[in-house]
Amino acid sequence: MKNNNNDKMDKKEQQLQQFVRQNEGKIMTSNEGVKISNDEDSLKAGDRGPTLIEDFLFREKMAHFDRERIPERVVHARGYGAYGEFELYESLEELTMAKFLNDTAVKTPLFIRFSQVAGSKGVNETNRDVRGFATKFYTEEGNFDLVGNNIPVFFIQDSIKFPDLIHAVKPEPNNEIPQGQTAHDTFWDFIANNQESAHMAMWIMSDRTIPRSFRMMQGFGVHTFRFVNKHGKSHFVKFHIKPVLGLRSLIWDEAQKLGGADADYHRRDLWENIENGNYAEYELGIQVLEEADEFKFDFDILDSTKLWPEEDIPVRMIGKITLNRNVDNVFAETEQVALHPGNIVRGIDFTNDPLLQGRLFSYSDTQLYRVGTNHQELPINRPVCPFHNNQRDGASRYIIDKDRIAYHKNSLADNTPYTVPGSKGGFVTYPSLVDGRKVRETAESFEDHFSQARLFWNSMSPVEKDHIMQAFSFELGKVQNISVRQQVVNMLGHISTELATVVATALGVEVPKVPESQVKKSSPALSLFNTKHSPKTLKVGVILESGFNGRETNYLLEQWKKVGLQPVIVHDELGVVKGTDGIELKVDQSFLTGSPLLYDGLYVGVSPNANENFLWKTKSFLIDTYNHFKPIGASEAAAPILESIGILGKPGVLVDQNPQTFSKEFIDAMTIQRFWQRV
Ligand code: HDE
Repeated sequence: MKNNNNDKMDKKEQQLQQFVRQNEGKIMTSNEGVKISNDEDSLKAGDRGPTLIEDFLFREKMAHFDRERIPERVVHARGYGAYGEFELYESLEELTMAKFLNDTAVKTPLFIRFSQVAGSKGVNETNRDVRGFATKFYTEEGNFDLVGNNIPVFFIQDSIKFPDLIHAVKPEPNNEIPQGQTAHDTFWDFIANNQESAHMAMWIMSDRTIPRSFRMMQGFGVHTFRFVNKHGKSHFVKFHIKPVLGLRSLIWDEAQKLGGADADYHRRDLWENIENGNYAEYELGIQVLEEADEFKFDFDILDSTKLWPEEDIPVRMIGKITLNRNVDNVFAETEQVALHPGNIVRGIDFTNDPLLQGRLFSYSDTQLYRVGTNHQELPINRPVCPFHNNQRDGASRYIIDKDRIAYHKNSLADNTPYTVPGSKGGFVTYPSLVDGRKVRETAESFEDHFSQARLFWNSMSPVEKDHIMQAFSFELGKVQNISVRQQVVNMLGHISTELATVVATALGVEVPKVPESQVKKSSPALSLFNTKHSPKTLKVGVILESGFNGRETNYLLEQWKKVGLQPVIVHDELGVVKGTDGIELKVDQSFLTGSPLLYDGLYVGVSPNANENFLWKTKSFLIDTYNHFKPIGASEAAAPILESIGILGKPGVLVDQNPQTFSKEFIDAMTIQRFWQRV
């Protein structure tokens, strides 16, 4: 929601307002300010003659249009963002001197861009893919970017392999197929031949990569960072972001079909909810480790293919993130935002994680190419604190530096802009000890690729395991090369014989005879089933025929809205649908414009006497909802329809015999969301 009151705007919003332009109601001019009298006809020699090159208005308009696009991001091309704020619960002074983590009175403005890794800018939003979760905190001491994903580990250990990974996952270069998917030969060939990916492969084949909403997904900083306090003491830290609504995912059949029903499913969900005041909320958490404990684990804390089990190192919640404002212009803000894990502030520092180290080069480099030399000056990117230095010029320089002196050290400007020591707020790198010979090698402590993959497998519920097995069978089933299929299945054999056997059988390849990991431990925090769920903002499709029970339906709708459910009225035509008791409801979607895929549950207020087409459509909506394990509610009159398709009395299928109890039971069913017992 937009603020019009300047006093209520946070610092970032106030800053952005200086650049916002409103064109409605204004005279049209060229970029040079010349008023335009005709924007429909180019200047021609005679009304049927050729266009004249003299037409400076045509030339300006067309040349600008010709350059409207900038290169899409080489990865994470499709994304969507929103503004918000971070509020700290309690001072973390004992851990870090970062001011935004010390002072609970400070609300820090922020911008988050969610994204998909593999697809290009126009890819379907429900494809199976890792989601980026990248936050720019506009702190009083400069920008801090937490450029994370919705999965806590990564494919590779050393960033030098990143171009290879991305070449393998992107569409195959000879035919540019498939778009934004991992279900193809080159991707799985990479995985099989770079077995450090085993752990990540398990995560991406889980339901984590088909989230229900950006508002219902976790974020992770992935790497180990450092916090440094004012006494110079350092701790290792991992960042977590947890959604207040709990974690929810789509199921595969739904995700695939949703690509057709609404290719903008995730951005629409975020944009609409923020517009409606249902702000997206998360908690920021940290796992903290004493420096002295660096070597206490059976994995290397610098290895980004490993997580820190939350049961061993608990996540401490340190503050709340709320996304409460949509952008004004997606290009100016979301497309031009330049996120970079190297953007850190005093009190936060890097570790030697070889994946992080390479990212520190790649992001600023890619922004210089993609957005330009002066990208940090753009409204979305500039910090909210003052910034001064001797960097000058470059393409599209915006700021006018009026000083004569642009060098350090100087005497003519009294040696300003001046530097400040660490004790006065200057950034000082944590003096960690580095020693060793220059080598191109991987540390031995990075060599165990299967223990945590097994830990993940052990932590899954039976339904999640089943989904993982199906996902591997689907993806590898799309792989044409039999040897690649076999190689991946062999790799899975090291993780779990059960998993490898099921997948091998589905693919018609050999069950590998390799020793499986002996890890018995599990981490309940990794299962999607172990988070608290809320019914808030879930959508209920409500199919109503003319003459529906007005009073009863109104009562149900009110009860549901009270807990935050969002009813969507569905009828065979748009307009209004009339019920008994003089009640009329606005139709939100027709059978044609709506889809059972778009609702988290379905209620039918339809009697078997409805016309044939209406009944047929109702049944097809019911069948899809049922097959996707989602809650179904029905008026008493509709019970025979449920019976006719064989779903009456099945788990999560409820009939309204008493509106008071039914409305509550339906809310509980919506909170549960999926009734896996149906199969
Ligand atoms: Fe990225 N990544 N990445 N990545 N990444 C980019 O930067 C890169 C990695 C992530 O919404 C690029 O601005 C390398 C891990 C997000 O604008 C590029 C390596 C994690 C985004 C790049 C990684 C991420 C990017 C492309 C291996 C999770 C989108 C465009 C070391 C912690 C940010 C751009 C946005 C984007 C490089 C691995 C997350 C090319 C070299 C690990 C969320 O710079």
